[in-house]
Amino acid sequence: MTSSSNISLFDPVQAGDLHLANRVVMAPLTRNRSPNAVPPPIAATYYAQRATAGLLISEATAISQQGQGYSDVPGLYGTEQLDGWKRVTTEVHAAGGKIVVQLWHVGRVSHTDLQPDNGAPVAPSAITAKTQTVLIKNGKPEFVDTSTPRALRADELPGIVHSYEVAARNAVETAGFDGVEIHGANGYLLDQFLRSNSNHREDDYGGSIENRARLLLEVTRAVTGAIGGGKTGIRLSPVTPANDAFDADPQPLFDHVVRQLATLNLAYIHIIEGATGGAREVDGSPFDYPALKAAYREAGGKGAWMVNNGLDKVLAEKALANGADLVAFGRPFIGNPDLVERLRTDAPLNKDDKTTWYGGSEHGYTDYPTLKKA
Ligand code: 8OZ
Repeated sequence: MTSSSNISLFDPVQAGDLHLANRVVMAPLTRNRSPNAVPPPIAATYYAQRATAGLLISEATAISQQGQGYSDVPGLYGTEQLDGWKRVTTEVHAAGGKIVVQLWHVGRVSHTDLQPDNGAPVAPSAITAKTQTVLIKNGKPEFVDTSTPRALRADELPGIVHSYEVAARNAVETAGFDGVEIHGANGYLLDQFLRSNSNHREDDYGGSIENRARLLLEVTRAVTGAIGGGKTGIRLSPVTPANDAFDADPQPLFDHVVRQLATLNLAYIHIIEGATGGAREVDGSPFDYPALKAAYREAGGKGAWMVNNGLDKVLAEKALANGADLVAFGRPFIGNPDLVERLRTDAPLNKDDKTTWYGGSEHGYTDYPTLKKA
């Protein structure tokens, strides 16, 4: 993907197999409105309202019950869940949009209440994440500490890789998604394997950078084998402290990861710059994003380069001028279903209401106003 400084947010772009009408992407946004892990009919309305984005990335969606870490987040491992998603993709496509599903395994960021047989969540090592998860109790979100995980045995890892592969195939063949995004960010399972603070393993999946990256790369190879690299993206967050993620030396780690990903013909690489949903610079964790992108391109990576975190129109245009191919907006899409049109016309943005981010009804979900047509 080549870029030049005169590319606009509103120009089309090819990302692998995905032909996108513009470069404005809706970032994945957890909304906790899927009781029993089934996306409700109103989710179809919510996503279809936002279908003018060049690409919609679904909220994080669990690939298995073991991969669940929050109340009322959707899954992709049961018939009703797939049917619920099929409603979403049908309405998005009818509205002219494209949508991929974000494949999620939370690893240790979970609670025994959500796990099969109320067992311990799983992780690379039995180290509790210093973070909280959301349980919905009597309709109200409640933040609770995550449970102490157990370390996965090496012989369990092929099963986890297989769950990603099955979820990816079902996503495309049954639920009608245009592709998938592997959630490799924000301190969840694959990121827990990558990082030195959560991965203390002494087998082939711990220790060296090559070993810590092994599971993420096995998962990505399995997914691309199932649905094709051109329908596969991946999200990474090199220095986010989200969910107690920390690595002592992130630059060589993530440079290695993207060099390896370069061989898989992915549709896109999605990078969260800085702290997820927070500062674009993280104190004590400098990171050279241009070097990361250069490592990917030098290794032959041709996927679209997507950047995210705290962007407005000015920063997004600057990102394109600096060689990004796609820009992802999160919170602005909560309050502005017609964000693309608002950016195009420099219209003011609705403010999103934080109290309705997680859980609840259509209020704060499908009832944000669009611009009045003249
Ligand atoms: C906010 C609340 C719960 C989950 C992420 C999937 O950070 C999430 C998430 C965000 O990637």
